[in-house]
Amino acid sequence: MSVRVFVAANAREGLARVRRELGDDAVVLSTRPHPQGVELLASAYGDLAVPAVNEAPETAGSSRILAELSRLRGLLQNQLAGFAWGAARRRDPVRVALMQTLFAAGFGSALARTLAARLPRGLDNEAAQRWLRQVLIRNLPVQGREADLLARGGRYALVGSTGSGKTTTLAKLAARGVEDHGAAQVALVAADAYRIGAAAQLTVYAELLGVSLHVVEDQAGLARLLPQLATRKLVLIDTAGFAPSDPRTREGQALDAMGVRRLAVIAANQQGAAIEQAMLRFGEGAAASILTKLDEAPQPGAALDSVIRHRLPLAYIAGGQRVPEDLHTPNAAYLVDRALKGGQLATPYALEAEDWPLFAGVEAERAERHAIKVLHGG
Ligand SMILES: Nc1nc2c(ncn2[C@@H]2O[C@H](COP(=O)(O)OP(=O)(O)OP(=O)(O)O)[C@@H](O)[C@H]2O)c(=O)[nH]1
Ligand SMILES: [Mg+2]
Repeated sequence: MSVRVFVAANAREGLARVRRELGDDAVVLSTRPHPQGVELLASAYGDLAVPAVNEAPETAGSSRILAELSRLRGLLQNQLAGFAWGAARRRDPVRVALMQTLFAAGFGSALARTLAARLPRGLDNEAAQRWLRQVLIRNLPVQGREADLLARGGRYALVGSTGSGKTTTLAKLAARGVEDHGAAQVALVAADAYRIGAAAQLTVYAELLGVSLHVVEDQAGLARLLPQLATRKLVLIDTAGFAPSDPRTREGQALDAMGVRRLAVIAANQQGAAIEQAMLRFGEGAAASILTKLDEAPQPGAALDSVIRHRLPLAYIAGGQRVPEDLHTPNAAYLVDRALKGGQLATPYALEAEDWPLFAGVEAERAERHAIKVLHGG
């Protein structure tokens, strides 16, 4: 392993030289003050011997050194990340604050970065946050009352992950349908042949509402039934809930061929990744989405993020178990305000000021490399 000494006016310049001469992966072994600025002891990463798995015991000492070097490298990278984060904050504090707001509220990196990149220059913090609110509101594709699917009628199947609230939401929609068109014009279909008691749950709602209920075993049964319901203004079909990864979810596509429009029922109180999976699996090709369990979602930012990115119209929101009360036409401003407020919750998951540099580490490291490249160019 060859160790080289670098003297530079400051640490940044020194690091740039180390990387230029020894490569991006160079390991800085030590730094100390020098009359001309700072002295760095560094080695090319490739110079470090990687011990073979079955090496003799005497190499244990050198692997300890390697582990120590790797630890030092990690420390240094974290420090650099911290510097770069600090620099970014000094350079563009408003943009950084905007991203912090979005991350804190549960919005994802893809959307946060896109919005931060589009933030107009020269806004102060308050104006930037107002801009953010407006942009989110404008981009949340909510369907207003005028586009109410129920009022227009049609055949709709509720699809979604297990327990997302399909049957409960269907009952709420049916109650509205009865208000709009009368009980004789509404039919419910239980197409959930997989779960014991699934049809029974719907039977209770059908009796309460005075609407007819039809139970089908499979897609073929549904295809046979639908023509018999051709005169009904509104047909609501309940489907079995599957995990997004379950191949049976593909049955949803067959509904399209029967002239049935799919409504993706997505619970807002899930992890962002689960919402995204559900959106990909059930939202694809759906006519609209319905967000449920907003009452149990302290941070609905991830759900709004998914709806915004997939541009799937949000037809209804559900905020409770009561049928039919807890179903509403979505209001974009209300939803965005709720999401942003969720970012202010003090939970053990909220990032503290000192966490941000670590959080931003990888990106900061990239920025640092870029800065060094620019230095080279200059
Ligand atoms: N808090 C809350 N609970 C809800 C909401 N919607 C549904 N639930 C409850 O969530 C549970 C599951 O609801 P279901 O309607 O049976 O869900 P599902 O999607 O039909 O479930 P599977 O058919 O098993 O896939 C029930 O206890 C409902 O009362 C909601 O908006 N808020
Ligand atoms: Mg159900």
